[in-house]
Amino acid sequence: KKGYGSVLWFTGLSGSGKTTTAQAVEKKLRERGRRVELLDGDELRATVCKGLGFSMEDRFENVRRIAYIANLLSRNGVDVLVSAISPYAAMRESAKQQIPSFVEIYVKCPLHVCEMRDVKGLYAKARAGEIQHFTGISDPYEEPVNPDITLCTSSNTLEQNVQIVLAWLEQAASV
Ligand code: GGZ
Repeated sequence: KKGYGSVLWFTGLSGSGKTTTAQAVEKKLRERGRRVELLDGDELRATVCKGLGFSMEDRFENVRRIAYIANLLSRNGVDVLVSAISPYAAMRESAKQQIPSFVEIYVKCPLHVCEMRDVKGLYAKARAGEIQHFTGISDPYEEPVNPDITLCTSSNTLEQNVQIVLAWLEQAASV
């Protein structure tokens, strides 16, 4: 939509590479002179989403707040990169309805690869039952059925995925 910044919504499992990819795209957009903000679910949970847990209700509330902020920024011409598991199709659909420039990006990575990476040791804790409601282990992740972009992080390099996103944005701007 004219005057709006793009909202690039990265959804995927914990450890799939959402934040890493979003940060790399953010850097490229900034280099092109765009005004950019990255909204990271994990970080917002320390501030505006403080107190929210991982029940279905709290995840919906978390994503609702993120979508609200993303829309405020977007309508002021800022490109927004959202990195949040956002595991339910309905929450992503609701964000999409609210945000005119919503782009759904599925950061796809097999669970066993995310689990093998286990950057923060959370999968091990989830398997041991020390964390309940862990996405992919003891809580659902509903795969996007028709995302605008799918990025495979186990088979593509970071640089390839960044190029896919930038190429998609260029094509979208020219139609
Ligand atoms: C999923 C959890 C959980 C549970 C803590 N389930 O990979 P991370 O560590 O850095 O990012 C994950 C983050 C998920 O927050 P989101 O705001 O993205 O989730 S949602 O969109 O579903 O609201 C993970 C960590 O928090 N984490 N416990 N039980 N991820």
